[in-house]
Amino acid sequence: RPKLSGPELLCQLKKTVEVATLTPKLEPFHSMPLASQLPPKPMTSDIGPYKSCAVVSSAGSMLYSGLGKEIDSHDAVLRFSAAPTVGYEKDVGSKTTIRLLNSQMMASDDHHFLSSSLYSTGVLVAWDPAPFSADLSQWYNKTDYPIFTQYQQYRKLHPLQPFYILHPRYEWQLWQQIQDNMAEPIQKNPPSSGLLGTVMMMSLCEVVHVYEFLPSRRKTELCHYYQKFFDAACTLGAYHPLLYEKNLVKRMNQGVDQDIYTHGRVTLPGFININC
Ligand code: NCC
Repeated sequence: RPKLSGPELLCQLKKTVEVATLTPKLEPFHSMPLASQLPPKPMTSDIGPYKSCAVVSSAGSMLYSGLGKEIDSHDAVLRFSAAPTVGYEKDVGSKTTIRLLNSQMMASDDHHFLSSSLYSTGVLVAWDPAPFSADLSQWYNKTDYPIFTQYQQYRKLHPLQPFYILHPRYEWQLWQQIQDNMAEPIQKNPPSSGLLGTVMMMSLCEVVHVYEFLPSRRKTELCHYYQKFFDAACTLGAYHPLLYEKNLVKRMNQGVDQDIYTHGRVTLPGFININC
């Protein structure tokens, strides 16, 4: 199988991966109380398109980056799970337009998902590692973490904040895209929030800058910029096929290598600017 070029990879991504969210008419949700809490329309028809977007990874190497102003200059900024801005503005900025939450974090006692004000800014999007190619009913009955109960609780407390749930088909379409472009078999676990969020922003934005997903010269074993916890697996991956995800993003990057080294910055075109 020939190795695809950057533009070929981008084209394949746009053609094969659809960023979908759950809507009330989908089975088996249609007849459940959950249906009345889901947004009536899919995320991509409610929000965006944005001109420029920043995706801020939670990597320890964001610390001392001084990237805050640059990040905030984008029209929309995506952050992950419990990543804070307060106290870290100089390095990560202060704008949060969308926050992508994994179900583990939503259910964990450590992150106070239902009571902390950290989550009250911007649009929320949640995801859960669904079984591979399982249908929605199978997933609903066997989620990795209780995403639906947490979602429903949160909606009751904050009924006006936009809050979407990613369709698990999206996770596996993206996983397949990684696998199809790697020579070896990769672990059958969904991509990390980082890649899920990056491709989600490619569907909402004209251009996407991703920070410290591909590590800069600041690369460190510090897992998160906001926690004193050291583990190289945070950057290299264990459960998620993170190394493969990074390989793919490196190949799709339209910026120069120097931007990665100094800013940890990757430049990706939005889907509307990919001409196949
Ligand atoms: O750490 P996490 O990821 O929330 O980070 C968001 C995304 O940033 C990129 N990243 C992060 C750290 C690092 N050193 N290098 C990076 O490239 C990754 O792309 C990552 O996805 C997740 O993907 O949802 C993840 O969530 C955490 C954890 O659940 C949350 O932080 C909430 O506490 C997972 N950690 C554990 O389970 C211990 C992590 O495996 C994946």
